[in-house]
Amino acid sequence: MKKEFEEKGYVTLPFPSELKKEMHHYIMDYLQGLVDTSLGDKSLDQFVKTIPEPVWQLKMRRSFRIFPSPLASRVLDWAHHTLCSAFGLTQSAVNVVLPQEVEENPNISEDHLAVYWRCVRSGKPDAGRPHRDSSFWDLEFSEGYKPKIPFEFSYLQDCKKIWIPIAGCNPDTTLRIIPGSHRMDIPTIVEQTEYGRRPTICPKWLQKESHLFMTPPELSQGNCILFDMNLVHVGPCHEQSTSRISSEFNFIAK
Ligand SMILES: O=C(O)CCC(=O)C(=O)O
Ligand SMILES: [Fe+2]
Repeated sequence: MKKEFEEKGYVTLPFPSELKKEMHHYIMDYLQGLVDTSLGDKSLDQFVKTIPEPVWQLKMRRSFRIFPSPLASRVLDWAHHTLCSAFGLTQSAVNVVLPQEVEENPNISEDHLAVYWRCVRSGKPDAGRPHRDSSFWDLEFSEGYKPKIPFEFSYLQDCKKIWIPIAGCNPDTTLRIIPGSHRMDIPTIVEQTEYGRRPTICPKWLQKESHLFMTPPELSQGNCILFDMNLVHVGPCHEQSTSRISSEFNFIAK
């Protein structure tokens, strides 16, 4: 697994279905709580569109898309047991939430594990722009971010992203990546968006190289993906397909 990861910048691997079921359950309870009605016979896509836009804008901010700590701890346990032996590592951690997230969401505290979920609706601008996660670390560190990790680590060497498909994941909705891009020389920029400053890949480069994006077929079959902080990736926005639910977190281990 280690060699494949180093060469391609990612590997896919099975994720326990029981744990995924519980994560799905938690998310559906949260979404149904936003409108105080149950899914009934609606599809996920129909249902999420019954959530009024102002409620979505407020209650689907990242600070609210966080699993309860006991569930997040089990996800971390799984990652620790599965990945530490495969990569020859001994200690692991995930980030805790950011201080501004604690301010926004009164139900979380500063030690809450940052295992996030997201829902990207069809026909809505819920997904971001192509990026490398390392650019977010660069930006956050330049703004004084101090991650609360119980050991020294290098985010390029010791951190990997885990992205888990949960519902509605098919080749149109699922994460896209550029295999091998962790080793490419790629110009990045920082854009001002309504959510603050966000790093992205230089549009000129993207225009030329967009044919390199692909989605590993295993992601539509339920496997999760572990990828390098320098791997270029994007969550697709689309008009045609269904809404998609997934989870993601930074797995830090050395
Ligand atoms: O799921 C998405 O739309 C984007 C996810 C992402 O950028 C990440 O997990 O780092
Ligand atoms: Fe990302």
